[in-house]
Amino acid sequence: MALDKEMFKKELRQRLRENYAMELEDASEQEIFNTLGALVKARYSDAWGDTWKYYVNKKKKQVYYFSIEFLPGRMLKSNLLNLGMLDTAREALTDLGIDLDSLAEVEKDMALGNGGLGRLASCFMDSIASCGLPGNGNGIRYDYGLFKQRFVDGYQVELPDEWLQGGNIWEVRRESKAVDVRVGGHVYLAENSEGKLKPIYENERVLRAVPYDTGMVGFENNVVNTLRLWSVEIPDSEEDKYQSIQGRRELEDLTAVLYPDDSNEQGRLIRLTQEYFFVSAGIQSIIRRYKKRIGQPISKLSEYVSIHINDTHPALCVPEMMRILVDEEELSWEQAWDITVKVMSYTNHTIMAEALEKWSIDLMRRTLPRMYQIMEEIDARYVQTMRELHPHDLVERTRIIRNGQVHMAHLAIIGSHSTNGVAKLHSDLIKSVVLHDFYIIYPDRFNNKTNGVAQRRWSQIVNEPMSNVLDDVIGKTWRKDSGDLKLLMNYQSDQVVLERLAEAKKVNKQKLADYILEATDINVSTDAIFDVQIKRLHAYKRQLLNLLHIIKLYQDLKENPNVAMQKRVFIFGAKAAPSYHYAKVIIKCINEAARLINNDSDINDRIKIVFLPNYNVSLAEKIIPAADVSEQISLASKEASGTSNMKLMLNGAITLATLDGANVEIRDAVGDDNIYIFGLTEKEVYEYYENQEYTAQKIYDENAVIRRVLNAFIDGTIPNIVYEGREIFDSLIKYNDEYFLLRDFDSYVKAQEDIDKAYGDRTFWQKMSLINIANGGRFSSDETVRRYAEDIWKIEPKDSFVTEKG
Ligand code: GPK
Repeated sequence: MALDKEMFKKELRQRLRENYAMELEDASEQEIFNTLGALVKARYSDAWGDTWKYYVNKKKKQVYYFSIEFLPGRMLKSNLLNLGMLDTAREALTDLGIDLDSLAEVEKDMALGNGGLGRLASCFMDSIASCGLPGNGNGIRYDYGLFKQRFVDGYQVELPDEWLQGGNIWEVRRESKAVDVRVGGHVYLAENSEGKLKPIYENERVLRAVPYDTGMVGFENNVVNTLRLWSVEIPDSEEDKYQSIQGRRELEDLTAVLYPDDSNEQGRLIRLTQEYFFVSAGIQSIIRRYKKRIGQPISKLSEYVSIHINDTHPALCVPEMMRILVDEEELSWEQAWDITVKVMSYTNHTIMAEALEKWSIDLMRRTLPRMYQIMEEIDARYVQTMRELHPHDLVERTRIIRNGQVHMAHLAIIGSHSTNGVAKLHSDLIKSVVLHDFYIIYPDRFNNKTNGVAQRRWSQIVNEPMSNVLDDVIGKTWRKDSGDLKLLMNYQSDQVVLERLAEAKKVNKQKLADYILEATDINVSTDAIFDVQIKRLHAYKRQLLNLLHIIKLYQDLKENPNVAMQKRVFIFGAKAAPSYHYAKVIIKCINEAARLINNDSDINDRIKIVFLPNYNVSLAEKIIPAADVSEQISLASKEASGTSNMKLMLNGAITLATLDGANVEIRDAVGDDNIYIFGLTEKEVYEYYENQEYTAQKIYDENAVIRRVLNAFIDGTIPNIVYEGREIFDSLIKYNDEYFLLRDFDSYVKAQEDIDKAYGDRTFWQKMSLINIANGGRFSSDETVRRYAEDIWKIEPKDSFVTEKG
């Protein structure tokens, strides 16, 4: 039964009394938030149980999405929306003198991921549930999420993210579902009494994996799926082995922290154990459930279970499934292999060589001896089979175990039936360059699934002013089916609609301006273009190119204060991996340029730089609705897809981009006239690589504008960056500008000038903005997961979508 406003108020008060023996008037924000959370959770707990029963009773095939990162952010408003309670809750709270938006801020961001990859996993969780698809997440419950970022003297400082302090209202600890995971020690094979070869474990450590489940609430469809995150504990049987505090700590640290690297390999012992820990626990619990609940022979597993390997971190799914099927279920190797390949599928998220995960044989053997034995066998059989079909070289290059290392991407491709990229261009590059060898061997396994974003969160929830205008103009169907945003195309010349959308943007900009003032003490005007670059700090994403352009504008203005240009606020949000020195140098330089430019009275507020600290999901939700320009300026071929590009267009920002990742598809969606494209194409980048004819020094010598900009880093123009400025300069000149910033600089400047002109024509600009919103619907993760469901996972949605409202 739907909860009306009066019932809502009554129940909130009642629960508060029960839980805290307190009246609303005396409760703290945290207490009210916890109570509200419990109320919301109670509203979906029946549906959660029913969903599970439905899947079991109907013997529905389910997908398990294995990911070492999930980045859900806050869940209160999203759960309220999906339960159809958002408006009621808002009104009820208002009656009680509570503002829902500020109450929602009490919730700590669940930041169990680094960036795009983890956020994609969470958008998928939302969409899988909202499409009524039987799917669950499987990951790690880190005690500490991604570090909190502060700036001290312009430098990044990292602080621990103690997100569990104050409790987590959404999770349910399920001790009865715990499983044991074995690591370390030695394993040898011996015949048992029946003459079967069985692994014997010696001196291994047993870890207890305890699951914490979180309901993934579907949009108004009574479907609640499960995100299962594992936490390590010491099993009772092992208690006496852990007498020392030191020993206990070591073990308990296994799920303490998330590795803070993004798009980079992390070759550390704990990381490998983390990977095995959540893979083994997840697969064991799937098999246990299957045997107990589905009751079919293990040989039919692939008809009921699909496992997705999100990037290579969970690639051990392949040997772990083999271990269970062969060692425990006693299937033949051939049969086990056939099942494993049918069950598994894999997504590649990057072509950056340094991100391709490899582990030394030695470490693998010491840490996971049985896994290593099984991978050796997979490798040997692979070589044997492929030698008959393909040239020796090709087979050698594609082996799993090669040159003293275990190649996780090779394992994932060989051990699964599907490998997909995350945007058309990326998937093409995988086939033609990065994984070309595998494409020759398994042409049918390769496919594309362009990323998408959870549109309910990234438009309805974060951008109410725009959503209200859309409701008035095109009706409300877009809220369920984002394809209907297309209806807006009928209003591209309607002055009234354009003006209303402009007003909504203005409201969002004012809200962000208020936040900026509070967070950084910088005053910005909403008349200025809000030019946004938000993503992890990485050389290939080229935040530095953005800065070079800003310095150019600064120098132009210093030289001629009468230069005509729109006011601009350059907004950055980015964390650098703590060990990524060069990225941190760029942060320092942006911060020092900000200090210089923001305080220069000659500049007179015509350009401003705002680097907002601690970029995360919640901050993205504040920035994105207020953006005018979306900077997607990675070197072509390097960004697999990007997803902030999609969120920003959906909120009416105009994209300024290279033809990289999903930017190509955004251009196709909005047309050349409604996007600003610049820079080398991926083809041209590869031509440079092949001919090796790029000389940054030459550009510096010949281009006076670039020379002046770069000199600003070493001649004291930008103060306080003696070492950092030199490092930037050297990376571009001495080390020949790995990401072709200087090559793309002129065309970037030109595109920025075009944007400057376009913004001056309000109607023209608003029309572009409208066209972007109208065409954002195609990047819904609902669509993306439907494609995965049909083509890869072979799962079907729940038959009925009957909602409480009928
Ligand atoms: C890719 F390889 C990785 C990684 O380790 N972390 C990460 O966030 C990103 N990614 C890509 O860089 C983005 O282009 C892409 O949109 C995102 O994954 C989701 O596919």
